[in-house]
Amino acid sequence: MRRPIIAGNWKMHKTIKEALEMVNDLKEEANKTDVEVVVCVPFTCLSEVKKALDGSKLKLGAQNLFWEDKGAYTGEVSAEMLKEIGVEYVIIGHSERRQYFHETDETVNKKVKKALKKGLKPILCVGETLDEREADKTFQIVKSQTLLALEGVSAEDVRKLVIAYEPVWAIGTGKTASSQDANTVIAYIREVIGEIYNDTISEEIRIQYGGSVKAANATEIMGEADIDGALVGGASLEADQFLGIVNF
Ligand code: G2H
Repeated sequence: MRRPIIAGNWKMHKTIKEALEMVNDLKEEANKTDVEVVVCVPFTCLSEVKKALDGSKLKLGAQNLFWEDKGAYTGEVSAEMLKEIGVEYVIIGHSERRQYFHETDETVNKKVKKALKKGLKPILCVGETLDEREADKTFQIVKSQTLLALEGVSAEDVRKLVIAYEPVWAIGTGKTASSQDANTVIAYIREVIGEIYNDTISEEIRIQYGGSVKAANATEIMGEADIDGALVGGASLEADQFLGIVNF
């Protein structure tokens, strides 16, 4: 049985004050549910949110890291810096990072490996663009993104990782993939994991759907056999909406 995981990706939203208010609204509910609940907050909020989480089951995530341990990399944050704060999860390869910050499958792979090496759990994002979908390349794209991101990742380590399938055309657009379509692609990613590793890992690994998930569509999405959770952007910024998803 795979434990569902709902992660909020706050993106570039919320000051420390706003983050603390939000976390206070979420903590109690996170303690009541069997669903694993994560908030992936901006770097500036990590420390204070970590303190506020004290004793709560709500988990802390970051939205990016850099693969080098230290050095002259102005503006970057290392895995160890995140670990020091007590961060557990880190989103890697989000399509916004690929699109606006030129992340490639190769840099995603470096980040995944460094995160795992330092004891962080990656939420690895994969997904096709609208052009790729229309050219019938969805399966090919998610397969190559998955293969390249996991190159050199051991079977032991891959168990700690969560994959988020986020079709790029469904992100922040209000469009969602139909739950069946999302499930088909996610089942395919599971197959790819089986090819790289083995059937046990393919059955164990958790794969989320992301892209305009909200309280109103969460039950349907989470009802699909291969979908183990959601990576939630816009709807994770309001406690009521996010808790509606958590309590799908
Ligand atoms: C996809 C998702 C969160 P939204 O980026 O990762 O955002 O739910 O706003 O589409």
